[in-house]
This record gives sequence, C-alpha cells and structure tokens, in this order.
Amino acid sequence: MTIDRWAVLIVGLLAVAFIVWFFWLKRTKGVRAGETSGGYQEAMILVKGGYTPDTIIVSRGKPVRLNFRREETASCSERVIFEAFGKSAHLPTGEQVAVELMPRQAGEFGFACPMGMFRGRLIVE
Ligand SMILES: [Cu+2]
Repeated sequence: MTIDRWAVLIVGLLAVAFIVWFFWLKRTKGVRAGETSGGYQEAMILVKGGYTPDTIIVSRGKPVRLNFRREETASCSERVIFEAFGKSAHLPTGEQVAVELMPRQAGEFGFACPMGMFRGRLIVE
C-alpha cells in the first residue's frame, strides 16, 4: 500500500474508535441529585445532543424527580425511557417534564431515547 492509502486507513480507524468511545464507552462522574423540602431527590437534565448531565446519583429509598428540559427538535430524543422502572415520558421541545421514580434497589439503571443513541445513567446508592 502507498502512504496515502495508509493515511486513509488510519484516519478511518481513528474515526471508528472515536465513535465507539463517544457512544458506548464515554462515562462521566455524575451529579448528585439535590434534596428538596418535599423529600424528593431532584435534578435537572438538559436534552440537547445528549443528556446533560448524563449520570445522576441518588440514594435508595427516597423518591426521585428528574426534570427533563428538551431544547432541540430532533424527533429521536422526543421520548425518554427508563426500562428498569417501566417508565417513559414524552418531552416536547422547550417544556420541562418531570419523571418521578422510586429507587428501591441500589445499582445502575440506564435511561435512553428509543433508539439508544442518547444514554444516561441513574446510580442508586
Ligand atoms: Cu435516539
């Protein structure tokens, strides 16, 4: 192979590696949900090209309220699904939508858009 073919191959492999890392391997440290006077553990999540923050840390046994605010029109992120909790929510653009959950077990529980491109985690301690 000539040098420019090698270059194309290497750039291609780097692009694939980046995509794998970005969609499946990238992990953030997480944000602890704040406690409200109503006894809820509450956090805001911005939906725009992903979930920000994408990792929420809560304590077991106290109700959780996640306030999603979607600031994009891509139809894929219109719905967020919490599979382990059997919950999903419709997220109209520009509106805040609360999802309430009761974390009874410790562990990591994912949430995602219907196609699984946007992913987040709820860590229950
Ligand atoms: Cu999606």
